[in-house]
Amino acid sequence: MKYHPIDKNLFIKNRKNFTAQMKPNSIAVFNSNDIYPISADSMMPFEQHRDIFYLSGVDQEESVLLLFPDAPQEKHREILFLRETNEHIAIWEGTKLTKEKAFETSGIKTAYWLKDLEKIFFEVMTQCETVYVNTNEHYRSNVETETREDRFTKWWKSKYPAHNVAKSNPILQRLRSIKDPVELDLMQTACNITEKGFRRLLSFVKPGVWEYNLEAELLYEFINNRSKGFAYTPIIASGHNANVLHYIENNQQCKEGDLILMDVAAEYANYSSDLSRTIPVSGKYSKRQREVYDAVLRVKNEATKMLVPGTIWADYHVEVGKIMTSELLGLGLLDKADVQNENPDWPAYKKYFMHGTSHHIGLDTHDYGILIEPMQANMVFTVEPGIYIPDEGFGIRIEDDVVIQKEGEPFNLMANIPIQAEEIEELMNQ
Ligand SMILES: [Mn+2]
Repeated sequence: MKYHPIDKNLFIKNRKNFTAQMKPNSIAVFNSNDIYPISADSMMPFEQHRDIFYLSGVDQEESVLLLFPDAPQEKHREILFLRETNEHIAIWEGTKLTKEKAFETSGIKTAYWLKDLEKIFFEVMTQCETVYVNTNEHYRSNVETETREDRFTKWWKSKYPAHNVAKSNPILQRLRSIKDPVELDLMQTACNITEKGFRRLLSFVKPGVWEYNLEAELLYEFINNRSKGFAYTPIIASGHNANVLHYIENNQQCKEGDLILMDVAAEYANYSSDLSRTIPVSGKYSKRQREVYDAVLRVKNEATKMLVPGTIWADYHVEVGKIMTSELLGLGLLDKADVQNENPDWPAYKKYFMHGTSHHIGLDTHDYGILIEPMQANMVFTVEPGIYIPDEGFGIRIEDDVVIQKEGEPFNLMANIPIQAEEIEELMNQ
């Protein structure tokens, strides 16, 4: 791991909040992700499952966390099962968690090697009634592979068919959506690394550079600042490519007069940031580009003001849609008849702005959070309106990450990242 150690009290607190919501005499189990194969002996880089990370800080493959708050033996209230390590294994595999290191990371006193899992699990299962299973109920999840968690669930269900089952996911969705101050600091760090990358680009971009050159410059800055890299696949879309919402080829040359829409951001300690900026290749927006840019920025600023406790996500999107509609009328992209005759299920503005304005962000870029429940303080949301105009050969999106406050406007974690057109032009022309 490149990141600095995280205060284990965060994970101790997270477990306390989780177990407080468990039924009497129940256990909950959380598995690491698999390391996914490519072919031959090649593997994809490991990405820890965010739930076991959230509850333990353990950032290592083949780990299992077991929580049993009512365990008759105190040492079994919290257990980690880890890959065995010793001096010999360390030479071949590098540093893995020892039992001592696992305690320093997680605050969990009881750690066993994986070979003891079946035996200890049997003992625990004879003492509990209910097992919390960690299914994936994220509103955008779409998983075809069988995860390590799925295999574990199949295994214990066939061996212990008489236990009751309960769901971890709704508890985690609610807990993870509200960030602890320690988490907000980590997210601020991710945003600050993203800022460094973006500022580097402002002095780098010139007509003739290739989209992948920008990707390389960002990655250089991210890794030099202890990030693993991009929080999600970077979108670096010059000219017309900006109208392909998930353009990730990043293989075109940036031409004089075009804009570059970039949806690019760093992760830090598994926390995501999520930034979009749209800059002119030649260091100056055309009059038309500037009109549209300022319209998107106004929508973003107005939308941000609505991210306050009590707001319902769906209602918020209706309101943002109204603001966007009036901007599109001002730009001459819609006329009154378009709006009067619009289909309420697909309002006229969607022709130019067809995606959502905000999502939860945290350990996942599209983070946990139950969208039908009112917004609360310390939730973190993106704000990312855009206007895409294929007929004019450009698209603009502007995105910051903001923290909902108890009172007043949200706190912008990206307040230091240049956003005003004049400032961007000035920095590009220094
Ligand atoms: Mn986003």
